Amino acid sequence: MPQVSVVLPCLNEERTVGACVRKARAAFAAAGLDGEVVVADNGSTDRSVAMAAEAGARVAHESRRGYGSAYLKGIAEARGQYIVIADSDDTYDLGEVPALVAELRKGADMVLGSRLRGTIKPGAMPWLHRYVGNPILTGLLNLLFGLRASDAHTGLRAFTREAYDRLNLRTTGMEFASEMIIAAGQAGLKVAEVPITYYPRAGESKLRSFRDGWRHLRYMLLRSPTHLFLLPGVLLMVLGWLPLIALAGGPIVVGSYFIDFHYMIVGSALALLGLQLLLLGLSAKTYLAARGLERPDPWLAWLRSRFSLERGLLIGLILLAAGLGLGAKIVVVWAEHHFENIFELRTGLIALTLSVSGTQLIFSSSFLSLFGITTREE
Ligand SMILES: Nc1nc2c(ncn2[C@@H]2O[C@H](COP(=O)(O)OP(=O)(O)OP(=O)(O)O)[C@@H](O)[C@H]2O)c(=O)[nH]1
Ligand SMILES: [Mg+2]
Repeated sequence: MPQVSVVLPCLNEERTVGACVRKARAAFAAAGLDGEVVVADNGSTDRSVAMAAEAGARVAHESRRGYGSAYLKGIAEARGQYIVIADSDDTYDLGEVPALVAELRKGADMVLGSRLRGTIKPGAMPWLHRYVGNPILTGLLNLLFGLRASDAHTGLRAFTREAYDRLNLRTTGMEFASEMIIAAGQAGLKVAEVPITYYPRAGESKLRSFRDGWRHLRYMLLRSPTHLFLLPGVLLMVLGWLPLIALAGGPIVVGSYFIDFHYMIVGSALALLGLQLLLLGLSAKTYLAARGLERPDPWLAWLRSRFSLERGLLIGLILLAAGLGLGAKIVVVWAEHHFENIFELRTGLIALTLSVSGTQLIFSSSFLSLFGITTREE
């Protein structure tokens, strides 16, 4: 069994893949490592496969398209205890492989080669990626997942086989690169960084800035329901209930400014929208947890231990009853005025918001409890 496997995804890189394989093998020899090179191809139409094999690589063939698919196959076929991944466009210096392996030997579970902390040769990274795309996506990844990567989109990385098997990766496109780092953070892996040098590529880029940037962004947001749903939901509920409560008794006059029920109408809409987001967020978190894609969350665990369908239904029914009660009060006032024109908009808005919120809670609790149903097969 080799100690180190270098896995290179390759889509039509006939000009460079052979050189990459040779450089990796030269690095093994120089550092006295027992290594293999696996080239992961899924549909190259040029001479890449032949070039890779000729240079001494084992070629793994995957039928499904995509950068992630190629890696899933290539890494599955790698046999080394340490796995290093890099591009096959000769933009990473494969002579740096032993430096990454050394970090793994020192105890890291994963090592990221950082171009932004290292050297980027002129013409290697377009301005848009260097100063806009990469910093924004890396910053957002760190913010959403509590990480401290300096170059989340680096293609030169290393990890131990054992660490990789714990990550359970599954995305098929370019977002594989983000998924790997997010999963490493959630699994609590020890991630180290080493500065590396990035060179200009030969041959045509496979990266489509906006399509692939959006794939990364979309993936990060979907994996982070707290930021996508829960925080905006809570904010909207607060913004909504504030005017509903403050203006319940009558308008507020600030100097010459008259704050009246119009704000309650907006408030009602915001409060309902906020609750909707909150409930969607809880469902999203529960779904991710059920698929093993959510970092253990003590707050959610607490909520789950308290939640039962009956409790959710009870709270929903209380809110619904409160709303209907207020509605009934309006009817009484109306009857007292012999069913003539009355102005009960303030109470009406509160009644409406409460009863719709209650109804939403009743149905959402039922939906959430679906996740808790266990069947005989499970
Ligand atoms: N097998 C396979 N390899 C792919 C696929 N897409 C990209 N690659 C390879 O993945 C590596 C990264 O793709 P690049 O086009 O270099 O993307 P990048 O490095 O982010 O962008 P550049 O800076 O333009 O090189 C290269 O070695 C590609 O050949 C794919 O669908 N299948
Ligand atoms: Mg590249």
